[in-house]
Amino acid sequence: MVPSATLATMIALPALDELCINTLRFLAVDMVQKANSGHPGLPMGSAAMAYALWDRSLKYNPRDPNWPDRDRFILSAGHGCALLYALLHVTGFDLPLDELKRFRQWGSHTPGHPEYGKTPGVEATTGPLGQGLANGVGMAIAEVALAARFNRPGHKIVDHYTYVLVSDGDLEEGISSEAGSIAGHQHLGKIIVLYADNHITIEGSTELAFTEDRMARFAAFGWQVQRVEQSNDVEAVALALDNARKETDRPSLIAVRTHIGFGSPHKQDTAAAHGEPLGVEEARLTKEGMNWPVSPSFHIPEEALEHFRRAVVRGSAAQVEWESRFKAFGQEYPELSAEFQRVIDRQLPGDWGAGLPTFVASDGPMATRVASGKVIEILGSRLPEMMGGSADLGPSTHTKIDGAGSFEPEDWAGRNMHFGIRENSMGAILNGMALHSGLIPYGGTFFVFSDYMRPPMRLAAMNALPVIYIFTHDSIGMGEDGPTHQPVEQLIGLRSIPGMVVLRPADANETVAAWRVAIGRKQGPVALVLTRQGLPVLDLNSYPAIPAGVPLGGYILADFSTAKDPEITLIATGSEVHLALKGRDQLQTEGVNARVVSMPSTNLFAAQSEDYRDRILPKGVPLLAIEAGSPMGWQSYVGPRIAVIGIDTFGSSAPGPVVMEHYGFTAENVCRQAHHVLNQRREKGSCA
Ligand SMILES: Cc1ncc(C[n+]2csc(CCOP(=O)(O)OP(=O)(O)O)c2C)c(N)n1
Repeated sequence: MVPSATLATMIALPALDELCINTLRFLAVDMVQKANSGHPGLPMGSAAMAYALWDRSLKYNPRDPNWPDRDRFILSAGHGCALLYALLHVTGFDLPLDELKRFRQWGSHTPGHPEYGKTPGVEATTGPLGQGLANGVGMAIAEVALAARFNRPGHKIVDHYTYVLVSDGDLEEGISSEAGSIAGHQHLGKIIVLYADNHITIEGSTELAFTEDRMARFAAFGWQVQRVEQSNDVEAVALALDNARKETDRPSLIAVRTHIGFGSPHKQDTAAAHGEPLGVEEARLTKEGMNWPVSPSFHIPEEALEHFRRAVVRGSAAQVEWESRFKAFGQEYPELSAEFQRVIDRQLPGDWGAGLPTFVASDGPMATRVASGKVIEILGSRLPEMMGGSADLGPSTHTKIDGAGSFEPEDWAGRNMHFGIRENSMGAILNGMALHSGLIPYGGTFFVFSDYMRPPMRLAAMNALPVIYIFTHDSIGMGEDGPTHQPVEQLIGLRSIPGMVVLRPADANETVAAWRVAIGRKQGPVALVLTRQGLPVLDLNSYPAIPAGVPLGGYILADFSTAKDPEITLIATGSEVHLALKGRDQLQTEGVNARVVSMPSTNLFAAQSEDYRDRILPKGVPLLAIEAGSPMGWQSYVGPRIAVIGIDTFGSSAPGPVVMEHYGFTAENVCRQAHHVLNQRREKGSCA
């Protein structure tokens, strides 16, 4: 009954190993079959190599999945998550068998792709192929950075590996080259990648679209590469893992020739093992062929369970051993030990915000990117856990922490990172650093290129990861580089990501307040959207509402009376706040009383109470929004009664002020449009 291809790839394993591996295989088969949905192929083919890792070397404690010095394991090929859930259950994580039986069902802890925070032991949300590999690089970076900061002679308190299991799809995605290149360049010897080299993707053979020499590619990135020809050769995989760990100077890729759908008489080595259950009959044939009981399903032999559950004793012992070493470290270095605990717990020191600047009018004009750079320098000196950089735009994005050194190969104490021109993997690496914990990661690029890193930003928001993005050159106002570099639809794009806080400050003082929000927000990403061009400074003597107003998303910056409602409210963000202020002055000379609301964050404003929002934008008062971005969205932010001065084309190459003027971003146009809104209203009034 065993298919010929299977025979060709089977090697004799000790009975217990085979029993354990088949337990994983058939749990996955049964999960997918019961859910009538999912991918059985990868788990069946990769069970043996995953077993080699989890049984022989992975350092983890099922009873304390968050222990700081555990090894990290990421299943980058998230579609194969039935394998991960099976491993978590059998090794003793808090994932009962019933949860495996509820695979992919509403409210279960076994969702269709691994979700961070939903299942104990899942270290990263994966599914969008390639992201998990780059997350792993971020985790490995966090490990060496924290080791450089905290380890002392005789005290290696940070000392763990990052393992990633990838598939063809992970390595086809461009992000794998970005991340692979960074890991090789940085000599990250403690990331080890197991590659399920099964020659199959959804449309069929990898011959259709993926024929380069992957090993040569990773070798060229500076990785150690090894190949294991027999997918089920547990000892060979274990040996390759040992070799990889011995290689301290280079990351490691271990390509294991696996067979998708291993053991299935009609589906092994075919794309049919993807994306759907084996089917009742095929599952029966597969089980029979491998001497597995056809029923009951979800069968876990006692000997296998007992063997797997040794992970609890092993893991607890490893953790206890680390804790005693950590205690000894604390006795010798009490302050450092408390500091380690603080950063791992994501706590901020009490005085972290002290010494942040207050800018005065005579400091201007100042671009908000410049103000942000000044804030970063101060925050960076107060918060040694801040670590980040830019995708080769540091001098433009002002992301450098002066005096903090460069994070460089084997000089990992530096905190200024050089991601190279690799935005997608920069985003995913930041996620990995945040997932690891112990750091406040940030990264910057031009706002328009945030599109290149949208997939990891989406995941950061989904997982409430505290990552900070610094996006400069925030509008057509950036000028000469033209439409390719002038963001238009990026603001609404980012604002539409649930959980993403977007802040577009109007001046240097709003920028300081925005940074306070960003650092104080321990859950969820924050995007700071900053200007290239200089802007007047809104002096706090004239605009005292700024520090308290920015965290609320929107607030009254300038009003003609505290007692009466205005005739019209001008809402603006970023550089356009200054146009709103000028427009308001002009309107005032014409006898129209306008209020200016600065709204650096529509997301934060939407989260305020209705009462607060009504006080800022009184019902019945017409609204005019001014923002150099897509006009879409404003109605959903503040309601239907709004007119918008925005831009719904791509901008043009010319000096910034010229471009702004051509697209209607002038005080005169603000005034004109305000009159237009008021006239329309009067006409409507008279008709009624
Ligand atoms: C970025 C991204 N694009 C597309 C998909 C849809 N998808 C899921 S699995 C898969 C291909 C699976 O092939 P492979 O990566 O070789 O995995 P295996 O065949 O080993 O299961 C694709 C295209 C995805 N998950 N992520």
